[in-house]
Amino acid sequence: MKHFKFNKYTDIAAMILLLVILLFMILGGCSLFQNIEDESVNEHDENLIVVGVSQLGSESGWRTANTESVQASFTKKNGYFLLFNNARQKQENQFKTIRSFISRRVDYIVFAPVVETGWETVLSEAKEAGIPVILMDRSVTIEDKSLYTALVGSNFVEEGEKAGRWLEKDLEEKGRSEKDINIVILKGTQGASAQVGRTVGFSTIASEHSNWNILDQEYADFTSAKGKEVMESFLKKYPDIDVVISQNDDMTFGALEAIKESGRTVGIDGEITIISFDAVMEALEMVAEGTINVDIECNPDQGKYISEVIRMLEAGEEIEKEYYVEEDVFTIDNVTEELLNKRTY
Ligand code: GYE
Repeated sequence: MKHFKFNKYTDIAAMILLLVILLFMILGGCSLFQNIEDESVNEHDENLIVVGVSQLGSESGWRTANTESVQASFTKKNGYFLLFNNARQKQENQFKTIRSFISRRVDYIVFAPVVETGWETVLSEAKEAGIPVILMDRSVTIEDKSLYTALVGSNFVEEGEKAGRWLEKDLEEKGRSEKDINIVILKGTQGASAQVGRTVGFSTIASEHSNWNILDQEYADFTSAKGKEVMESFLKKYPDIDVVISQNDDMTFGALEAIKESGRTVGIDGEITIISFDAVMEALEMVAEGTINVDIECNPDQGKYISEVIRMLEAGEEIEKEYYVEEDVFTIDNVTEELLNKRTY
């Protein structure tokens, strides 16, 4: 068998080339292991406020919009130096990032907690270091509320209730208030406050209606792929689904594919009523064409509110513990051309 083998001179040439590359990397301050540390070059410039943001992931269109909102708000032009890290859905990664923010003595820590529980230790460390923590989007379950300064996010229980109230009204209008209604629920990430709150809110309304049968509910991680997979299994198990509650638009997109492939119809003229959450542009277009019956808005544009909270803290003003952003409910009746034109996400 023939082996390819470099001769001695090629080996030496390769070694020299490697050394030259390494030298350039060292001189250029470049590292083989690029991470958030490398963004620090100018972090003490021009009295910028240094904000460390731990984003939980990039699982959905909503999340992308939320990240863009943060990046658009915490710019040098606005007086900030932003350190940004994506935790890829792992609480462990958020722990590491928050600890690195603490050791770099950032001025503020902003983070979107992937799940509600388990934050006591790391938040105590931030408190001890005297760094204010602002929760973004999702909340934490914690006894000692002094471990965070403020929350800027959504009231998920209220969003879940809005979904329930809309269904109540829709069934009334169709004269089906007394009929048996079979419901399945695609839930978001297990233990995430967005999932927990939406589930609790909807269940509260559902418990007032003995004819609403929740056939099944399963976690589908807020992703389109998982939404499709879980919906396929629901469709196999239950031939008579009337309503799908999908706790975000991405799961809805996946579920719609599964339903289409199964031959059943959806939306205002179809057999299955679709209730979604988030109201990103692509979903609002489906509301406008009658494919999604209702979309409970969740507003991802939180960067500007967080920077306003920071401005107030810098000015020594009193702040509230919790700020909830404004949110609407969208049906075919109020998704206008104008709204679609101005939606940026
Ligand atoms: O609904 C979903 C995202 O926490 C409100 O997380 C957020 C949720 C949002 O992945 O699309």
